[in-house]
Order: sequence, then C-alpha cells, then structure tokens
Amino acid sequence: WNQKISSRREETLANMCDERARMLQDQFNVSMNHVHALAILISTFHHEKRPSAIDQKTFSEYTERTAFERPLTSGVAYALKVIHSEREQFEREHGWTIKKLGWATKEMESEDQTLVHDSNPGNLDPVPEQDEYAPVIFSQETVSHIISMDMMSGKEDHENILRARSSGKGVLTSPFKLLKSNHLGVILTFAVYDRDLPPDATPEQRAEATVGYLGASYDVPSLVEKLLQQLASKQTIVVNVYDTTNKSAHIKMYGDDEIVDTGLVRVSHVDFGDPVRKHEMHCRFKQKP
Ligand code: WA2
Repeated sequence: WNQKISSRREETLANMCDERARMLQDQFNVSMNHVHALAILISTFHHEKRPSAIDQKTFSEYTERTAFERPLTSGVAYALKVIHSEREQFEREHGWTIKKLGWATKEMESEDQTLVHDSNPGNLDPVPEQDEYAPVIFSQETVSHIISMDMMSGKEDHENILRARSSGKGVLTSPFKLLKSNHLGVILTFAVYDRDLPPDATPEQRAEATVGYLGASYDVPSLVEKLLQQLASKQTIVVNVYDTTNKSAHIKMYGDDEIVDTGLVRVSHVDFGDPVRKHEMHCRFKQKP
C-alpha cells in the first residue's frame, strides 16, 4: 500500500519537473532562434548595405518592438570587431573612446551616504591597448549602459566572443553577475561574418571573417520566476536550476539558498543548445508525505 502511494508520488514529481524543464528549454530555444535572426538582420542591413540601414535609434526601436519574440531575455546588443590599428579611426568616427567594461571607477555618494555606482558610460575609463576590441555600438534600451564598452574586457564575455566566432554557433557563458543587475545571468552570443562560410571553415578562417557579435542577456532568476508563476504550482514544488558543466562545482542559476530535504528529488536535464554547457533542474515537494 505505502509503496504504491510513494511510487505514485515519485511519478507525479517526475512529471511536474520534466514539464517545467521542457518549458524552460523550449522558451530558451525560441528566444535563441530570434537572437540568431537578429544577427542575420545586422549582417544584411548594417554590413551588406551601403550606407547602413541601421543606427542605434533603428536598432533600439526594432528590438524593443520585437522583445516579445525573445522570452527570458533582458536585452540584446551588438558589438563590432575592431582591431588595434583601426581603433583611432573608429573612435574618431563615433566621437567616443572605447571603454573598459565595468562600473565607473568614480563612485558617487547617494543621499543616504551609501556609495552608489555611476552608470554614466562617459565616466568610464578608456580600455588599455589590446590587439582587438569589441565595443558595443547598438543596444536595446534595457541594456543601453553597455554602449561603448569593450566586451572583450570582461572575462565571461571575452570567452563567449572567441568561442562564438570560432564555432559559428550560438554559445552561452556560465552564470555570472551581469552589469547593473543584482542577479546571476548568462549571455548568449552569435558571431556575425562578412561572407558565407562553408560548414567546415577553420576557426582561423572564421575569426578572420568576423565583423561583430550579437549578444543577448538572460536575467535568469526573474525570468524563470515569471515562467514558473504561469504554472501556479509554487505551493507544491520547489525548483532549482543549476549549471552543472563543472561536475565538482555546480553553479546555482535559480532557486532558494536553503533547500529543505523532503526526501524525494527529481533531476530533469535542460538543454540550452550549447553542447559545452550542461544544465539541470532539481525539483522537490515542499511537504513531506
Ligand atoms: N550584456 C548585458 N549585460 C552584461 C553583459 C552583456 N554582454 N556582460 C556583462 N553584463 C554584445 O557577446 C556580445 C553582451 C555581449 C554581447
């Protein structure tokens, strides 16, 4: 009798967890396809058209009006590949210097005397000399604070850019604290090339043909929360999402810090489309039987 009840319970948890994991995966996949399409839009209307048909105003309006197509994302931006010998001309043409990614070094005091970070990119430091840069030239309004920042000066963004352009696929970072957000998030990056490349193009050929990088940020906690709320099961189960790429150091992307052991745990795999990264959803009942 008891065994029958407990196996029913196990099956219920498995079904609920698998359903949620699949929903998250499907929504991520939908938005990933639209970010890919934005990379093609940039290639077609910015790089292949003279003069370009896209400027910051066009890009921010278009991406704001199509935001519904990219569930779970908090913003998209486009960074240009600039090699060092082109830096001076690039900065002259744009009328600003390429900035180091991060908070302004200058901090201001707010009225209650606590330090606040200055998000005015005008107060950021110019990036020190490098072989190449990836300054953001277009952004959705929600991430306009990264305009003029060199995305290669941030560790996670740098790695993503190199992996995106050498693979020709959409790639994901591990979870890290995004700029101007108090939450962990991930970045999805697609490289934009100046020509059609054969599927067997070498990483060097790909790097050489690269003209820029289209990236989307995912504010995971608030967006997963929104997704789970639609299911109205928050009273029944507790959900955690992990990046399990490093087997010995799982990184929590979503969920409460304190996990109450109610006996049963269901682990459902979540495939975000980047074979280098592994993700899992862990589900538990809130109450013991
Ligand atoms: N976008 C938004 N917030 C961030 C961030 C980012 N990267 N990095 C840290 N906080 C333009 O891959 C190219 C976007 C990077 C794309």
